[in-house]
Amino acid sequence: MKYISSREQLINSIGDLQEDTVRDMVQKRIAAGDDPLHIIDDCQRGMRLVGERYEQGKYYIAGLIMAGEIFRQVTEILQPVLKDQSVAEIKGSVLLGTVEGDIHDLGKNILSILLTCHGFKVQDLGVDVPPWKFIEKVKELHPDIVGLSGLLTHSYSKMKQTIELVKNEAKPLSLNIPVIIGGSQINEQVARMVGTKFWCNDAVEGVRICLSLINEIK
Ligand code: B12
Repeated sequence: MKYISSREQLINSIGDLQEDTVRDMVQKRIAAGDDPLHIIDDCQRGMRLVGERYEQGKYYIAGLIMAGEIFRQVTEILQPVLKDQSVAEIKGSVLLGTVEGDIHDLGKNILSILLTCHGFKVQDLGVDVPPWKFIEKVKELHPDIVGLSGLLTHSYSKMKQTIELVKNEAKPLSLNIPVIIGGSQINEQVARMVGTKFWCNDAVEGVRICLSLINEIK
């Protein structure tokens, strides 16, 4: 019961933008041996609270910026703990980026850390990545998987465009490169609309999908 309430407390502290409390709680949970994936999950839920409050007009853009900074600090605390749990074997490669027009990168960065820990070589192109940039890198690197992140509704058209171009480029090279999309607002309908079967809004699930895609490919 106490454990559940400490999780709720972290979610609410993120929602209330209590930077010091969040940092303190995360450090205490790590010291107590808690699973960093549970901590990420709670922080992600806290970020959803921030988003809801922004939508309701309770927070302004400064609230989003503050939440972003708090989550960045949490990532900094968790990164070495996650790296300690890494596997050594290289299983495959992922070309990753946030699509053009979108600068949200906290979720993509968490995914990149988790993929690396699970044996993927990740090439991260950063944020606001135009479709042609993904294609340039697909031609150069021949990645096993392409991962597109996007949190804005208007990101979907760029995802669609990028996926079409990846498919067109991969065909003459006899490559079959699956594209996975992710972000807090992504669902099955969005995936169908942009032209892929692979989607998630949780990095742990994203890693699971990438591992199963690699098993199919290799
Ligand atoms: C923090 C934040 C910001 C920060 C981002 C800081 C940063 N460095 O990323 C800043 C201040 C920059 C920002 C700006 C804006 N934001 Co904002 N933001 C958020 C907020 C509160 C949290 C996002 C977040 O980081 N969550 C935590 C991470 C860990 O979760 P995640 O992104 O979902 O990632 C997880 C999974 O989705 C998955 N994943 C993510 N990417 C990928 C990719 C792949 C391949 C895979 C497999 C998995 C995967 O793994 C992650 C870990 O589990 C969301 C609310 C929300 N519900 O998401 C709004 C939200 C996304 N923002 C919103 C808006 C409107 C904006 C602005 C337009 C505001 C403005 N008026 O300027 C701008 C847009 C700027 C731009 N051009 O991109 C809206 C979008 C609405 C919409 N439907 O389009 C949201 C939903 C808020 C809301 N409810 O209204 N924002």
